Amino acid sequence: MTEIKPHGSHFGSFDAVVEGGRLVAARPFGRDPSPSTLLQSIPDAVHSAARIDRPHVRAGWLKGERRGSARGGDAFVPVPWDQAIRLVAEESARIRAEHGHPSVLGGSYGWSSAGRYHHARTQLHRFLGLAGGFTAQVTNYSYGAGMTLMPHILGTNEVIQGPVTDWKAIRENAKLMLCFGGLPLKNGLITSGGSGAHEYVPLMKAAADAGVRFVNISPFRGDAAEFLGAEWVPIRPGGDAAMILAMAQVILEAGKEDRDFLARCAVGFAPFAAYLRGEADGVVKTPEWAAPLCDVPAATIRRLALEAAGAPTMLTATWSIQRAEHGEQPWWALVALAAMLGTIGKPGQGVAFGYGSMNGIGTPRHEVPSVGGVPVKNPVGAYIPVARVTELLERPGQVLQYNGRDLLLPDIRMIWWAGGNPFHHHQDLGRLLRGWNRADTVVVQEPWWTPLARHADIVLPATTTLERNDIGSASRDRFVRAMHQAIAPVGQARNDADMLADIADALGFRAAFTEQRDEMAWLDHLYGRWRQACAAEGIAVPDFAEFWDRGFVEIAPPAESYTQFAAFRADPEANPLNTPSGKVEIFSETIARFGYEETPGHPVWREPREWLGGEMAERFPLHMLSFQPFTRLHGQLDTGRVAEANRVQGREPILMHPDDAAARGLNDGEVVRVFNERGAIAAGLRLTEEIRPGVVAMATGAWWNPARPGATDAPCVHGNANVLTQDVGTSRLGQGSAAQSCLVEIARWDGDLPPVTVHAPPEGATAP
Ligand SMILES: Nc1nc2c(c(=O)[nH]1)N[C@H]1C(S)=C(S)[C@@H](COP(=O)(O)OP(=O)(O)OC[C@H]3O[C@@H](n4cnc5c(=O)[nH]c(N)nc54)[C@H](O)[C@@H]3O)O[C@H]1N2
Ligand SMILES: Nc1nc2c(c(=O)[nH]1)N[C@H]1C(S)=C(S)[C@@H](COP(=O)(O)OP(=O)(O)OC[C@H]3O[C@@H](n4cnc5c(=O)[nH]c(N)nc54)[C@H](O)[C@@H]3O)O[C@H]1N2
Ligand SMILES: [Mo]
Repeated sequence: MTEIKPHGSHFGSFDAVVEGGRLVAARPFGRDPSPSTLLQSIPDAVHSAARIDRPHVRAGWLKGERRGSARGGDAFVPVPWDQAIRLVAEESARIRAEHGHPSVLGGSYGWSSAGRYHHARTQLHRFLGLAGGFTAQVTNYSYGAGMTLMPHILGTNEVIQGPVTDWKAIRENAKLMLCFGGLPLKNGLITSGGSGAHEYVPLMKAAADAGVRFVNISPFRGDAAEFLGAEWVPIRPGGDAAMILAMAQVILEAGKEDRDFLARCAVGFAPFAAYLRGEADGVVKTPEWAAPLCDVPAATIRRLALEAAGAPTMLTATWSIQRAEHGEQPWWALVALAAMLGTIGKPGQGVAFGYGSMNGIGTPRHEVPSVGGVPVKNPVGAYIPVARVTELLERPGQVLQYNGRDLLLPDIRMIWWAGGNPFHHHQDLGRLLRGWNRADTVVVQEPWWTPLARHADIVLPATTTLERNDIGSASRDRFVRAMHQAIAPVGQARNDADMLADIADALGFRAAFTEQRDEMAWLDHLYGRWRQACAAEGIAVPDFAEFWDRGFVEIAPPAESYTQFAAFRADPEANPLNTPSGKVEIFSETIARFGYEETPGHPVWREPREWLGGEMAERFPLHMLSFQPFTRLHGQLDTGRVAEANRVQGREPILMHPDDAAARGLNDGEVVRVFNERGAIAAGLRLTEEIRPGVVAMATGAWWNPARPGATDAPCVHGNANVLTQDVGTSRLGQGSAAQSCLVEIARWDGDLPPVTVHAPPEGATAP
């Protein structure tokens, strides 16, 4: 018998097709104009051999090993649920009593899955908050540098997260769109929280058809879809700030800056102009100055600057550009350039980030909130900017500078993770594991034996969304989706909320955690709160029973297009920005006062340490970009058919220009060794003229498979880029991930090529 259930995921909404208790297909939601290919991998992942069957404990931990144990190489021992619950509760109580609440790292960064009630990180935060608190993680890997910067200079992060000027406004008003990092279609496959419709493809097409001219300024031609007909400017990675500053200098020299806008709506133009003129350092920031830095011809830089000054122009950059050393600078420079052009707040023009970074950025939508879970306040004040996790583990008791503050780093004894994968998301994985091993105890809730679960002490098997009821909802999507349970839990997997409720019970606070609601009562409650919030915005939505029965709610798109900062531009006194001056801060007194040499009060060029323009390129002459995968969401769905079909001899592919391959005697389709001072990985070579010479690119998310489990220095035989990426903050201002600043060398893989073993359960583990 075939059953069909409405469901949702980060990859899109779908109808779950169930036969004989198994998910056999995820059929795209009928209202999705351009469904994601990733849906094909969902049944594979749900029934994957890598599912965790039952609770497991690391053998060494059971024998009493704590701080300093080597994780990842030990066998696991299956244990019954009641024993696992007791072990976690007792260890949690011991560590809190002996070392205090800040010794628990519970930031638990990660995407979890769609579905707002069972959202793993929200559930864990709620639990840990009630248990006494935890050391938290703030900002994100996506745009951590940008989101620390933007409140200082534009007073909002909406310029990154949305609502940004929508595609309708761009289509109707802009003639030119300069895209640093391009508009990669692959990134629109997903929306955090569960998208109902992927509208970005038709929206972008309509803009191109309406005559908007696109320029893809990126090392990778593939960052612009064919249908955009984009001009390709193959910039050197990390060179964007130099190019943008030079464009600003061209505008200044030509006297084309919008003096009225600068006077009414911005502060700090004078010191920035002095910098462009080279008044302090004797270097005029001309296109001729920038050309050898960004490797874009001076004539191209000059032409694009003058074109932008001569036609209605939208400026954008992907989030990736700021995920690099000094990643704050190109974004700040782009805002300064838009201010000089005077386009901020003009219909369909100005500047915004991320049109090419995720589905929903720029999609017309009424501003109603999304359905949310119920967090609890964390009683502990300790936190780190998320991407500084290894430093936190490495140097307890020391200070970390961040955004004008000195953060004292606690001594972490317990690490607890649900819904994220630091052995996917963090940089320099060998170094992370050395820091990680300083913890007494690591607790992980996961559906799969990911590299995170393999480096835990106590592993608690979680259900996937298909095994429970939930509500899919995203702040950038017009649809709210009912997610009906489609199959019974796989093996002994349990819902995160239920295992945490049992641990809370052992610790004496079950009722506070559950508020005495079961799953359906929570869904009814969360939906009810959302329905009220919609009503406050004048939008009527059906009641819970009707929604659940129908499977979705659609909020119709607004009739009017949206341009961000329009009200501010029209009357900056009446509608000030949330900055100290109320205006766009081309110079920020606040940032200048922090006294960080690398981030003075206005945008500047600062040379990255690791890039093709520097000395390190003599030893490692290839710049490796690690971008988002079109075959997965980060590490999720790595066990699915879409990721499998893309591998080369079972290894994650790396893109390289044929000239670079010829210089090394390498051939398309062979397995290569990609290496630098931090480590080595195997990858499958794929040659393409779409990437500029000197740059190689590989997607993140291949599960980390060290040739020797537990070793911090063994090569990864599967192709995890984060073995090689460097772990430094973007600057002391943003302390974001700088994953994109990474040099490598590539050679043929000599000798034995060990098999990929990471998709099977580890030693000692039972299979479902
Ligand atoms: N080199 C490099 N590194 C990067 C990036 C890059 O560009 N380059 N990008 C960075 C960015 S932008 C991001 S956002 C991060 C993403 O990093 P993460 O968000 O940590 O990556 P995911 O693989 O999505 O991890 C989510 C985990 O949650 C688990 N999970 C899913 N559903 C559930 C559930 O219901 N319960 C429980 N308990 N677990 C669940 C999944 O199995 C998965 O292991 O990576 C960052 N890392
Ligand atoms: N399919 C899929 N989509 C995703 C995700 C996923 O895992 N899978 N992850 C989602 C998440 S969490 C996030 S945060 C977003 C991230 O969105 P982004 O950060 O925008 O995505 P990336 O793919 O890392 O980078 C986009 C492009 O930037 C270019 N680029 C890299 N470095 C430079 C540089 O220095 N200069 C210039 N000019 N270009 C450069 C690369 O060629 C790359 O293809 O993607 C989201 N979308
Ligand atoms: Mo992200």
